[in-house]
Amino acid sequence: MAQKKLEKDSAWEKADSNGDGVITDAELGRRERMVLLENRDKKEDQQRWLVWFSALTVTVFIIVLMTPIIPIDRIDHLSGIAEIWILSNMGIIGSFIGFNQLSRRGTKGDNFELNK
Ligand SMILES: [Ca+2]
Repeated sequence: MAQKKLEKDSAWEKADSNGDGVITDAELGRRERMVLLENRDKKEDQQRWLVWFSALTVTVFIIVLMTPIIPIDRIDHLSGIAEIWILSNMGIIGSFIGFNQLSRRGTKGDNFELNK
């Protein structure tokens, strides 16, 4: 079987970590692992932003409701929305903390096989 070649400027050229022009199975595996770790890092960053956004908007919402900016008679109309808004955001924060604890157990056994 003929030797396979990468096309010019292939995305897989980055996998050749030692620069010898040969991409071994170990280098491919390492590259795949790096991409997975980068994706996980991005996902965790997004989740952290979402939780911060939820926490801050709920806090600002409560503070605004307590100030005289909103008249008392309006608060009656807003109470339904406020309950759902606050409970759903607390749900986001609570589930983030819960799933974070669960995933921490899952990643405990992660071992980096970089010496291959
Ligand atoms: Ca190589």
